[in-house]
Amino acid sequence: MNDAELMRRALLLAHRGLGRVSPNPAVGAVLVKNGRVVGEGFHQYQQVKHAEVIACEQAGTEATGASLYINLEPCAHQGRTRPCCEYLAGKKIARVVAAMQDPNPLVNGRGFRSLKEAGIEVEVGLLEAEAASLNESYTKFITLGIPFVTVKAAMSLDGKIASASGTVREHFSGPDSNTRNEALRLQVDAIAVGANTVLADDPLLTYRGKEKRRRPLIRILLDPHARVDPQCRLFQDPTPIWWVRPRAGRPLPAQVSLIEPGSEYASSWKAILTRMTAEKMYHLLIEGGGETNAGALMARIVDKVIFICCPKLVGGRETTGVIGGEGFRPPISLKKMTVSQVGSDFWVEGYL
Ligand code: AOF
Ligand code: ZN
Repeated sequence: MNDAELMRRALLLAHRGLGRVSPNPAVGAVLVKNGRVVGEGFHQYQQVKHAEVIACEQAGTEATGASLYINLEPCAHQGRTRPCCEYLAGKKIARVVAAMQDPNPLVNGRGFRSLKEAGIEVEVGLLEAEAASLNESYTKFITLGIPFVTVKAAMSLDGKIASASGTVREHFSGPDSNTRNEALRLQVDAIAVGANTVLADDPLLTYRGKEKRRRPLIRILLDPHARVDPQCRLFQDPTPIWWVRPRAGRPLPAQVSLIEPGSEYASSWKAILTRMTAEKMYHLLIEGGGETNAGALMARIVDKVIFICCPKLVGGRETTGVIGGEGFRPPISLKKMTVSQVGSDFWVEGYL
């Protein structure tokens, strides 16, 4: 295997930590000696150990003189573990190939410097774009202390999320998109919807994928006018709900905690993000509908949009679209657009 293939393997290992790594970065490590993989590992928050340590432990004495392929700069600080750089030097690793620098202000280049000082050969930047995208929520959170926010919506090719009659929500996306949806839900800490979506769809909003999560997916309901009834399906699942609504007179179901909405929509989002920060949750997924998406964009909290364009045309002058509200003047410009085909749907993604 060449360098790029080995880094790809490290990235693949890192992926296996998703759902169990938040609020830490997803990190995978591969140790190679004489062209043979002698150890590998990935980080999971609960298990404390960093990826490179797991790989070295697996390699045993073979670690001496080996090359390490890792998607993030080895740490140089004392956290829950001792610095990995020190550990790697102790194991007499010969070479470290890293995809990107660790944006954590406690590391941020100090890891590479410390490795070089120990006489270890260091190469940085292989598959950097892939590595940066894998840990984009970690990067924002560790540098700004604010969760990364993604708006995701499935729509007809003409941007509608409801049937032409106006009220009935449609599920335009195909089965392959639904599998990828679960993968996305695995990566995030919380999922938010507006009252209209709950009234129209009665969704559960739970994570139903095969991989285990470390913490439950928090379900957030924006309901500033207290229109949602606790009889709906959302409340039939015991995983936590943050209900953004005015204080209720009657007792709330056990899994529900209340967030009082602000006088403006923007301040409800602020309250949600502040609470997420306090609980070290670094990725919020907003799943609409049109007014909720518009509100989040107006509040300028959104980092990324994922629009799933499905092979349907709905039409209708009044049909609910994917973004409601008053509209944006000037229009919001998106950057770094990508598109991928998933079954018959097209996932179009871009950054604010
Ligand atoms: C690495 N390898 O596998 C990981 C790293 O106190 P902790 O252990 O939870 O450390 C968290 C910080 O350590 C995290 O913000 C990041 O800078 C680094 N994570 N570093 O060399 C790893 N998970
Ligand atoms: Zn470390």
